[in-house]
Amino acid sequence: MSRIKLGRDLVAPLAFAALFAMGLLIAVSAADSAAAQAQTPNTVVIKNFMFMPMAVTVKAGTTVTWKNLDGEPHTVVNDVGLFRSTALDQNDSYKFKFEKPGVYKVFCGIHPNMKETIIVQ
Ligand SMILES: [Cu+2]
Repeated sequence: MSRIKLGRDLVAPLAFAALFAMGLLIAVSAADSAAAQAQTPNTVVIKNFMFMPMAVTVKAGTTVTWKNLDGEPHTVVNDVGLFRSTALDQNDSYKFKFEKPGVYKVFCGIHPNMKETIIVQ
């Protein structure tokens, strides 16, 4: 009998702790996504024959997304051949995950004067 009573006494605080932890997780992830949306640090827009922003700093393991807003096709090419997109038409996007820290030079294969730098920390 005393075991059952002990069990009940333990379950309630544990359940409460679990709910509290879940609530915290939800609150933290909501704050994270709000910050990500405000800054969009891993998104590059291609507009008016420019990469914007021209320099992006991300943490290792981040996937960077490029989106072409121009009516003209552009490509996303790394100068040492780590990645190369196909021609992106208007509103097409391309993603690449940066696994290792370093400084990555990016240019457009069609308009090589379009350049940017991705810094991976
Ligand atoms: Cu281009």
